[in-house]
Amino acid sequence: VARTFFIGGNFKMNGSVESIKAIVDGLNAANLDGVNEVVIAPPALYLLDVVRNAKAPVQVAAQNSYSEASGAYTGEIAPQQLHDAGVPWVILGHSERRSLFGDSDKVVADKVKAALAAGLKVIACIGETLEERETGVTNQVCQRQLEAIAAVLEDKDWKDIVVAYEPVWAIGTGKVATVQQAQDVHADTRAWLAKRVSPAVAEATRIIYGGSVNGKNCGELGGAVDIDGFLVGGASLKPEFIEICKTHK
Ligand code: G2H
Repeated sequence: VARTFFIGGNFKMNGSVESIKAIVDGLNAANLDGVNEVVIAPPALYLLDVVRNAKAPVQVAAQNSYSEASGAYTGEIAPQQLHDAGVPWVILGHSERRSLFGDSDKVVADKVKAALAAGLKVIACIGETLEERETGVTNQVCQRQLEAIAAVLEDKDWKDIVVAYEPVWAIGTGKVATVQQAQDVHADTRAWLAKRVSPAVAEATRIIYGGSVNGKNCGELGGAVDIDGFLVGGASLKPEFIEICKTHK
């Protein structure tokens, strides 16, 4: 199965009405050929603007959503509301949500389940800290995080999931994983999916890499057999994001 290369742009808590409009205008003018899937995730406040302004093939993601459909949850956004507003994707389990806002494996799994039930597609993030890598438990950590998600999914749900492997030590640090380091975890994650879910799901599921991806390293990273795209943070706010969106195998 050929997996469609996937590029996510995670703006995190950055940007303004003006700067985000400029990014979207730039992408619209870039003649992206539609071979890659391109999904940008502005802060929630700007989602409606981006939904209105972004032209195909550019799609839109939220950076988070809650596990309930409505109710007294001040400050939260329901996946049903994202769906209603025309936002097709959501990023869940980003390491910043996990480490700064208490999103445990269970919370992430509940959010993933709710998002799929609302008709959203999910970029589900996993990844180890530096300490975990150094103590040799990278795969254990990634598989524990993914198991929590797998436990709430049926096989058919995986078509709406993109797994983002983001080693925490490589996020925003300029310290990108080597192609081999990333490829190894991607291959191990795919092997785990084959055993835990099915060989067909393992073959079809996009596993993308995140952590200091930029215009210079995207070509080499994207060439690895099990790297099916990127989740780009810092560089998604810069003109080089357009080059990254044009990465081809
Ligand atoms: C990892 C990534 C995008 P950056 O968080 O999710 O950010 O590219 O800035 O390391």
